[in-house]
Amino acid sequence: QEYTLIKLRVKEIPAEWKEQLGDGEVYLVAATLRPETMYGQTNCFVLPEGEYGFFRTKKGEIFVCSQRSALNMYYQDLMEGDEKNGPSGPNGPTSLMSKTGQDLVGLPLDAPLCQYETIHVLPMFTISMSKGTGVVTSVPAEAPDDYVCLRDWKTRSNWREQYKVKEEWCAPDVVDILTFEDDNEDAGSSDSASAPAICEQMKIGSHREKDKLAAAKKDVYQKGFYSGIMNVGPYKGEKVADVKTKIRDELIEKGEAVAYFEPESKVVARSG
Ligand code: ZZB
Repeated sequence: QEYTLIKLRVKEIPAEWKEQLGDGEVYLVAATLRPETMYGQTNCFVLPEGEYGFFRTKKGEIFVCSQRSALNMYYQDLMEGDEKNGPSGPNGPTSLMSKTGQDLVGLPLDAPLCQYETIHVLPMFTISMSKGTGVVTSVPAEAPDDYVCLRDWKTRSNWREQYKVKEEWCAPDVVDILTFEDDNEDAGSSDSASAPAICEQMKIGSHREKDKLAAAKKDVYQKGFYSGIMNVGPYKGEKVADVKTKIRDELIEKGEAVAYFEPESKVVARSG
């Protein structure tokens, strides 16, 4: 599985962290299959009880992600390695510091292609630490999980209190990024964002409702890829399927993203 890692730059690093980290820009790196939706980012999600390492890359930057994904990046030659025990390793990537997701909540980020100048880190309870990097960038217009999770933080003051989330961090509105080929025929419907509509229709109550959200995700994913048309940015009017790769390549060229491969996680049964 090939993901694109979107680099979300931390705009203000706490002073105590800086001492341990030394020089270099710090990025939360979010794995995505939908680089063309980055115009619609509103925030970033981490698992509150997840463990995130700060890893030095070969370019001297610092990536914040799960230990497991850092090891993959190390094998993909993106990470600086610990060669204390000799170059024949495998000693793994150099971790400068480790924090929980809860420690990252509230960090202000600068995200590529995003319409908001600053977005913030919020908790998401359903993130899997064994997929991608454990960091998810939020596009509520096209991702049902993101829409419902952001809505949870907007509306549940008791959750905000418990997880130390400030109301202003969840303020961003959904940013519509796509239109659909059949929208015009559907007289009267000007609702182009897919995820909010399907989540309301399915009456999904909170982002803990995993099964309903998985069904919604499947629907929305198909729709976005096969009949989505860009409604923002330089490729406005073009089909998602035609510009997805271009947008990804441009992000990588500008140094705002990197390609990342996830090895097949399933254990293949041995034959014979
Ligand atoms: C931005 C985005 C915009 C995403 C969208 C989806 C959609 P898949 O197919 O299961 O591999 N994601 C990434 N890592 C994790 C994780 N560890 N735990 C939970 N969710 C994760 O799904 C990959 C997508 O799931 C990624 O792409 C990421 O969200 C999220 F409009 O990034 B995506 C209909 C989906 N739309």
